[in-house]
Amino acid sequence: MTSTLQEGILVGCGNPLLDISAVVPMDFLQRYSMNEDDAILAEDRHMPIYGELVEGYNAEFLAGGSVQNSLRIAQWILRQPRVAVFFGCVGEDRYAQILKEKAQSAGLDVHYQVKRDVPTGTCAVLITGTHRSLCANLAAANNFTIDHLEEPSNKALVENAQYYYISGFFLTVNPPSIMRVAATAHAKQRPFLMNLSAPFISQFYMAPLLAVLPYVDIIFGNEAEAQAFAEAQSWPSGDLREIGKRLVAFNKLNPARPRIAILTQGCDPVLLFQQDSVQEFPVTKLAVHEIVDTNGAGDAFVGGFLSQFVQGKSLDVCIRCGNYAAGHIIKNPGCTYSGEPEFV
Ligand code: 26A
Repeated sequence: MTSTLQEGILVGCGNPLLDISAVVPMDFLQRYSMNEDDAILAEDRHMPIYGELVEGYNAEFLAGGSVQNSLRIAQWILRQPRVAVFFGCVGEDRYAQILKEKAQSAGLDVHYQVKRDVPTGTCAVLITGTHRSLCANLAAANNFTIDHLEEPSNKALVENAQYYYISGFFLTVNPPSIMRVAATAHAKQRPFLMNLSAPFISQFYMAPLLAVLPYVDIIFGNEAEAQAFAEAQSWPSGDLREIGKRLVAFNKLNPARPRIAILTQGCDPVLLFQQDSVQEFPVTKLAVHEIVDTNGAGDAFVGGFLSQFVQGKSLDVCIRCGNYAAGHIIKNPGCTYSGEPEFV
């Protein structure tokens, strides 16, 4: 990084979750009717998973939550603390302390809302080979309310930021907060970035997603998420290139800032859609023995992207950095890094 950035230039909202991660056999997924590479919200029948992972599968505890992951990774690459601000809701417990400590040691400026009588959220990460399936028990994270953003110091943080990033996952928690941040970004003509996050968001949260999409300047997603959106919209083609083109042309409030869509597809090239153009960015394929787990790869991609985007770098540089960051965290457990960033 060459010049100093304004503190708090990037604001994100999401679900702060502690990941409980373990390698499990396929029949573990089958017992809970889960699929490889899925991301779901825990129902009552999933609740035994967390205890089972700890007792029988030597689970690791890792800082998680999609937006918080992306912002931690952006901070790691930027090497300048407090560039990014994070809002989300936690309980008053040991897990919240761990999350806060990990976020702050990455340089992230966290402003948690604290819900006293509810535990901090957790996410089961079920690793099967190079796949990971996520089952989130949002708990305290589900209690985020817009009043937190209305507290004067937090309101000022939102108003003073230049870039905004929120996951589709947060649509399950508090759409009014998302709409507030989106409207602020729009009024100030600042970029608002969002992520499709998981197929279930398009399947079950399409109404709030459609409400915010007109404000979205940059939309991220992977192939399964893009296809779930297309299917929920009854778009005729499941072809990723067709879907990307439609996503950029879809209902946009500020036509002066045409939408950009960035679709990742694992180790296949990242696709960048801008108005009528589609560009491909190759991904360096890792050997299977280099892969520790793919948990957080998508979040790290966004983190790497954001680290450059807030410096005003070209989309080409942003995407290359996204690919660098995703490649790095795949070689580490969960969405964690080791050593100094090597992106130049
Ligand atoms: C609402 N849901 C389901 C979620 C999540 C989530 N973060 C926010 N909301 N489900 C899984 N995650 C996080 O995604 C990361 C991997 O991309 C996990 O905590 C994990 O760190």
